[in-house]
Amino acid sequence: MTLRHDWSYEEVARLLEQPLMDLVFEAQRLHRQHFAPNQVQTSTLLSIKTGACPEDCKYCPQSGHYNTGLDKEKLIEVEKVLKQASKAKEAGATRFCMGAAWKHPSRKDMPYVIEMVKGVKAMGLETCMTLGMLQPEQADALAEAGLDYYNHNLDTSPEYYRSIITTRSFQDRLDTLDHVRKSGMKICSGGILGMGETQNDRAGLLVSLANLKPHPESVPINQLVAVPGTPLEDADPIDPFDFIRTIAVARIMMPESHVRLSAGRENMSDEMQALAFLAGANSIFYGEKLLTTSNPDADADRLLFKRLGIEPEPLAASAHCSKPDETLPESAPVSPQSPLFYDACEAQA
Ligand code: SAM
Ligand code: DTB
Ligand code: SF4
Repeated sequence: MTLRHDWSYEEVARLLEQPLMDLVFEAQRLHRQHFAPNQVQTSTLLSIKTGACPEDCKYCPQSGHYNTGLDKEKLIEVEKVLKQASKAKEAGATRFCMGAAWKHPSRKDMPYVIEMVKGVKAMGLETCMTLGMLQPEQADALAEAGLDYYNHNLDTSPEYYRSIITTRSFQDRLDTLDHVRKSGMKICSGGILGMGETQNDRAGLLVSLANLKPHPESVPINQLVAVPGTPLEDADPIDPFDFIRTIAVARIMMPESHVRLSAGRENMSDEMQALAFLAGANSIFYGEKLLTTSNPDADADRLLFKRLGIEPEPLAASAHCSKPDETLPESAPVSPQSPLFYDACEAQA
């Protein structure tokens, strides 16, 4: 299957307007060509440096520009990080994502961050970090240390960006993504819905992500967690069906990427989450906390997976699935008897 990188706003805006059932059906059809239909990747997040961030992102409880009553914390010790990573592994996560409320990492912080990457990697977990902007040599150093993914979200359309963040530009974000790509790390980049953006802005976000070549391997779609004290605390929530539409269109535009149902799951019913998985979401943040806000309990997610017949995606499968076989049938079999039901990647091999 040829992946496209030439999407226009108009065609994506038109896609977003399609009947929901058509979109979800097409998204699921494509999903089954590339992924095991009942597997969801699980990542656990940890804030390694909290609050007092110099950036003014209007959605963020960690920005130093707003008073959200958050307990600030300096860069935490490597040992603490490794302890949390070990707990996440025991609970069944396969990727550990470390986030820092920085504009960019400083020279003095880099050695500690590198130690964290090496330690987490040595535990057999996939590693991910989100530390703000990177210089090319910082990206190279992280890649060298064993960092698998770098998360750096575009957040919204280029047109709406200035209404949400004024302390950096959309181009700054693209520049960091370019450095990450050139360093050889995988890209995790997505956005936030429910910030007062229009459907055209959602199209603009998806176009900006899908026109990156190659596509980001991981695409987190966050629903705004409206935190009191942030300028977006009273933002009108997104229509849940428009949220699902956006997930489905992300799946259709980036069929080989993991699409993550990210922040905001606490405000979603089990049925809404099931619909998001049907629309092609196949990754979640797993564990009671995101960075500073809460996430569903691991127990609740295990129960949800069980009720839906979903299994956590094993590490080997995610690595193997990154190069899908072009000989897979148009519509993959769905019966539980099918080998695809258990391991689509085995079927592709
Ligand atoms: N400071 C770094 C940066 O901005 O790239 C890394 C940490 S930052 C908290 C990572 C991402 O979290 C943001 O890009 C944004 O997409 C997401 N995020 C932050 N606050 C959020 C909120 N209230 N609701 C949903 N997503 C949020
Ligand atoms: C992403 O797209 N969402 C995560 C992660 N990448 C770093 C962060 C969500 C943060 C939600 C607000 C908080 O907990 O502070
Ligand atoms: Fe800082 Fe990241 Fe929050 Fe923006 S999103 S204020 S850069 S921590």
